[in-house]
Amino acid sequence: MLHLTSLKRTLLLLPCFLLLLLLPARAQDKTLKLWYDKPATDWMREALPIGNGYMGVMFFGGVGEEQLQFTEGTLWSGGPHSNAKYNYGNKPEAWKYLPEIRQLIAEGKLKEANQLVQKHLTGTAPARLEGSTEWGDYGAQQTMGDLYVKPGHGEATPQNYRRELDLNTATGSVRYQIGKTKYSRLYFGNYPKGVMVYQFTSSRPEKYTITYKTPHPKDEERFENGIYTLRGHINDNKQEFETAYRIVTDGKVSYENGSVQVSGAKSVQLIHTAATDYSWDYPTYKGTDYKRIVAKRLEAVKAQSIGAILKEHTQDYTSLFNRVTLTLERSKYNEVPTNIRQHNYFEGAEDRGMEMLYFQYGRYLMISASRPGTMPMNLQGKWNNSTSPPWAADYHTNINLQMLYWPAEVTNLAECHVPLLDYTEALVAPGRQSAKEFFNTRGWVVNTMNNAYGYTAPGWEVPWGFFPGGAAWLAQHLWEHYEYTQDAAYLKRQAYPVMKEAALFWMDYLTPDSSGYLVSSPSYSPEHGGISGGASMDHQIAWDVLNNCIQAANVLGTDAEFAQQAQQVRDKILPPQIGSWGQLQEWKEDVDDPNNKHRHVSHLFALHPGRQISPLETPEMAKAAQVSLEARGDEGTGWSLAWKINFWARLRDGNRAHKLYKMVIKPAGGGINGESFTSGSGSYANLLDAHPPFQLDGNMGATAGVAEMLLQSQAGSIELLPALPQVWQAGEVKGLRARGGYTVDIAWKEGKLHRASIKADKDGECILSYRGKQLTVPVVGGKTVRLRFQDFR
Ligand code: FUC
Repeated sequence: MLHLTSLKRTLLLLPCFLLLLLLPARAQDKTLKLWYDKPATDWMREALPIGNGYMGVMFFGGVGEEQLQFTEGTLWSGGPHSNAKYNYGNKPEAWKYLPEIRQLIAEGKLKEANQLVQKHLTGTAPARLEGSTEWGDYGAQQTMGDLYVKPGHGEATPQNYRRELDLNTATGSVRYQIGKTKYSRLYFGNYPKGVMVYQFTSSRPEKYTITYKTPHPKDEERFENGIYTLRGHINDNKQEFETAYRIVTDGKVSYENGSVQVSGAKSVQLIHTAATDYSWDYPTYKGTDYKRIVAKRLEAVKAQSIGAILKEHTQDYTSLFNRVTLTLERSKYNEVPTNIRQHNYFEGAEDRGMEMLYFQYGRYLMISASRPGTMPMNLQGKWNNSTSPPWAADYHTNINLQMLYWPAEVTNLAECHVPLLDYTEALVAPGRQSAKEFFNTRGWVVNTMNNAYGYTAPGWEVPWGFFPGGAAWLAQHLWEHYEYTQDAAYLKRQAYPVMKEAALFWMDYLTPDSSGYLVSSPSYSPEHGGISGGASMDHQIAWDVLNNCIQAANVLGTDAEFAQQAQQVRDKILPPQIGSWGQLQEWKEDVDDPNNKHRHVSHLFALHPGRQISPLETPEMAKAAQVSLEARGDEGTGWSLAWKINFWARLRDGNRAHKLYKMVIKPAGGGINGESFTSGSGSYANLLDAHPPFQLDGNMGATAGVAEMLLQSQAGSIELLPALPQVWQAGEVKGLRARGGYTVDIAWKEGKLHRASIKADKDGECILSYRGKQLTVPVVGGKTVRLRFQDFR
């Protein structure tokens, strides 16, 4: 009898074993979950994000009513169709005032220069016409609306409630019980099909009411052949959109007053999609056949079971997510709800699992929000529930957009980088116009921020708006994509032309100062100080883009003459200066205030993400950068903390980097409307980063920072464990990418390298370093080289 039972059990388990064999070799730790024992009541702090690249959805898990708030990345107010006079922010021939401004700066009349810049070299302020939002014709990313699903049981006190986001499978779920009836919901996005799926099941038949609400005018609402469709538009610019879901159920379906009613159902599945008529093309930004996209997507899943859609999603998602694993000490806190766990962690619980979770959450969010063919992530990724979101949920290019993509290459998600690369390319056309009107230069610019409609002009107020360095900083991303992938065809086709034009701007814009060095005048260190004749960040960014162009021309074997000119300019740029208190100067003049705690630390660009400064090659400058960083202090907004992780990692101080990582994970308090920039930063209960308010850049900057602590490759070698914190005594990271086309696994014990393996994409020689010792090893494409601690003796 006993024998038979165990045989039976073995037979039953056999498919599971077979399944295990089929799992990708790099299976993730099963504990990568955010979970809660209560529904969310607050969108920003508690609801959980899912997405399919195109759409971002937040689910609350309410018992009496589920709220699925959603949007699609291209839904934007403002732009050329909201105002006939919209001119991409440009003021014709504004550059005519440049000589006078430069003269004033040279004479030290900075106040007067500032006034003239404010008057002439700022972009046009948003025109607020009838029907427009607070952001006027600049526009803002828009929520598309909410799906409300009300189960027949209504509000009730459930037993065994659990709301969860599983990062291993990118699925959200809600489970609870009322009386004897068990309820469960499963949510996920499928990128290949462009759909979201929401499934409601119960152990006994249930009824549901499904209603869609939107703040935008509805043009058509219908329910036909099991498909609910809503067509609407944005008030000010008449941007058209459509959202639709197919309903699949074993119950009875009817449609009344805009609501879909289901009765007698043990299972209800909604397969949901959305699209708009927006297109990336300057100057019209319109013309996508959105109705066809919606129809095609729903048609494509018509014959597919939920199981098949889920399987396709899982394969697609894990093919990216499982490329990187991070294993630190096993955590005993996985069975604690995430919000409580987060508090315990900050109060001192040694919960390495929390740190693994936060790292992988960044990767999860990127895969969910940024896939080829979609808009790049905005300040809130793809998650926005407002028609007037903070900072318009736009593309800020004086740190935020770039930081959002810092983890892309190093954490092995190069494909997720593509939306940013394509978007940057699309900015060149409007950016040329801004370069011409404001600066009379060749090339292209984008300043502090950009909407979805080619606003590449400086912002409308000097103190935050003047920053032509945004373009060259974005160009760094195109170069880095090449560095990691070694895809020369891509470099030639897409990256190099964009980089070259970003460099041309600086070649024309930089002017010699009295000492003969080239400086940026007028310039503004992002949101700090005032107009000056040499913000160090501009010089460092110009150096970076020129330096990268020289290397790119060399790789491609083209443009020798241009490369030579670029080199001449690069070498004449005023190098980073060390000032009177040992600091790295933020400006050409030695005027830094050692008590200043400003959140931007822009003058350290050369340390990170640039590579002009490094402890090994330019130790004095690195020391000065450290002095500046110490003076600025550890506090800051969400992204500011995250940037500091990366800075300290580059300074090879793992403990300090870890301290800042902890500050990012810290439970965030108030300051919802940004009224307090320096308090309340950290992360909300849903682990979304708090500027405050919610901004996704901090999540991504922190994920990148962790990678930067474990592996660096910006300085010509692959450096293993450059900034390992003491509390990470033992661990393993697998699958990180290094520049040059390498995939790297590293294991460590007792705070020391244990073993590493490096798999090269192509044949060559690989330089590795660990604790100051270098090793050159021959590599063969596709083959793995294994190393141990002893090899670095
Ligand atoms: C930059 C920052 C702000 C904020 C905004 C969206 O301008 O200085 O702190 O993050 O972007």
